[in-house]
Amino acid sequence: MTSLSNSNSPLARREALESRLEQLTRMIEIRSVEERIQKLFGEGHIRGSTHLANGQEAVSVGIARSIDPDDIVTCTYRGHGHALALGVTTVGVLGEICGRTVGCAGGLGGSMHLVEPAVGLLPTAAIIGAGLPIACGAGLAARTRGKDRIAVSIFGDGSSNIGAFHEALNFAAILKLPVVFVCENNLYGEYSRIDLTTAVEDIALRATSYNMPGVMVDGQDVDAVAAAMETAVARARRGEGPSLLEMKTYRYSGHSRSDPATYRRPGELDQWLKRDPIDILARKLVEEKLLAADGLEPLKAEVRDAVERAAQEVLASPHPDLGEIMSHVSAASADGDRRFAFWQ
Ligand SMILES: Cc1ncc(C[n+]2csc(CCOP(=O)(O)OP(=O)(O)O)c2C)c(N)n1
Ligand SMILES: [Mg+2]
Repeated sequence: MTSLSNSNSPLARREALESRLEQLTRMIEIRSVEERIQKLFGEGHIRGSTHLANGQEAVSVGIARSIDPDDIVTCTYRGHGHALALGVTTVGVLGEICGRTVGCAGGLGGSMHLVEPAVGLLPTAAIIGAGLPIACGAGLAARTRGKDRIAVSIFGDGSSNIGAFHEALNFAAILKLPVVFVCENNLYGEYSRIDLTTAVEDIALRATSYNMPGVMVDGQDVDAVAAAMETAVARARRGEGPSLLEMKTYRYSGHSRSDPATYRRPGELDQWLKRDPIDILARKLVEEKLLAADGLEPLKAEVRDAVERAAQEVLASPHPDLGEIMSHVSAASADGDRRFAFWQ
């Protein structure tokens, strides 16, 4: 495989996304990792819960290919795909989820706390809405320090009902902060469909209240995601302020690992499967003559093998010592380790 998917440098993996074939490979990798995580649960290797984002791969890769590694990203517990797209390695993600020292946070954070300073990923958060004001802070810090950097905050449709969403959008608009707010509208917040919880079905409409562009995007098409991102990122870098992008997408799994998603409308999942983001990009690559007409299945098999090798490497790695539990709890810990004191 010519792909850099297996490189152990997050930055190299990020830069590799310039290649169309790598964009497809990364989306397949995200899907394979999510499937392997589900299996690792069954095998008893993961404690706690986890939130899969299979079906939402185009959003992750479309965002990652449109921003610089120096830009900052906040996202939620449903963040495995974003972390992989941004450049975190498969061992870094699987290792973290399995609580092993090879994890991107040394195995101390788990599924909901992925992090990688080298590619701008702030620690992901379980508290919904929490990342939005943090992204405002990152954008304000960048501007105050005269940096060209922007911040991206990724969150769900349900999170747009949280006070922090409204405060963050208003604050960012008033100060014209370089922030792109990206809502992944997957139609569900936990076990409730959007029409039961949210006054609007199109989250982009909420941008009007905060005097910023609000754009509805086909979140199944990586090129549509990237095009919308590029416009919003350019506006932010020009100092013209924030945007709200709504990615229309769908999660194939339930909310968390033990949720069979019986609350879905009949036929809804099948409708979305017909617009699978991996198939959509693969068809384009065949047309662009970058992928053989029968090239998708072998590529999937190759990526699955690579993910399996990563899983075996993780399972052969140790758990952190109990004594590590108080390490990294502040930027400058007692032993002077400033590993997580990044973005000066
Ligand atoms: C402040 C806060 N309130 C409630 C919860 C419990 N909770 C976890 S996920 C979730 C639904 C979020 O839905 P959405 O924003 O659409 O994201 P998705 O899970 O669909 O990606 C809720 C209410 C939480 N984590 N944080
Ligand atoms: Mg949702």
